[in-house]
Amino acid sequence: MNRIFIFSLFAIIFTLNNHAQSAQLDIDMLNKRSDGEKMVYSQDVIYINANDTINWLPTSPGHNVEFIAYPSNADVPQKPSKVGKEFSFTFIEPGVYLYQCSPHKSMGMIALVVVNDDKSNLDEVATTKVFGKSKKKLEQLISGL
Ligand SMILES: [Cu+2]
Repeated sequence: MNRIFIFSLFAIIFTLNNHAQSAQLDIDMLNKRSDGEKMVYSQDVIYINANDTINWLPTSPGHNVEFIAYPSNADVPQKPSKVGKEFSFTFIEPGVYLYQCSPHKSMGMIALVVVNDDKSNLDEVATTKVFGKSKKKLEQLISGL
């Protein structure tokens, strides 16, 4: 075995190992975002891999996470998370997930999670009932995918 072969082997093992590891991602729940948007999550759309975990942080008080559309076989919490508390969820099933902040659902406080770039349930997401300002925002988020 020459050195290049051994180096390549290590590079491959490192890459495979990296792929096997799931990520922990943070999303802030905010009264105001740096772009001026109010009552908003720090990321409107996030692309992740299956088995990644998102931690929603109560950076501003008064917000939560309530899943309102998701892949049919996804095991999401059926109740909204506690307002003002950190909340975590590990995404197993590929697809698009739509969630809202219960107290600000009519103020456009919604966001999407796309797992494994799978948009097969996008029609269901697009026809999910949202309220007030969230209607236009949902259209914008979907058209930007
Ligand atoms: Cu909120």
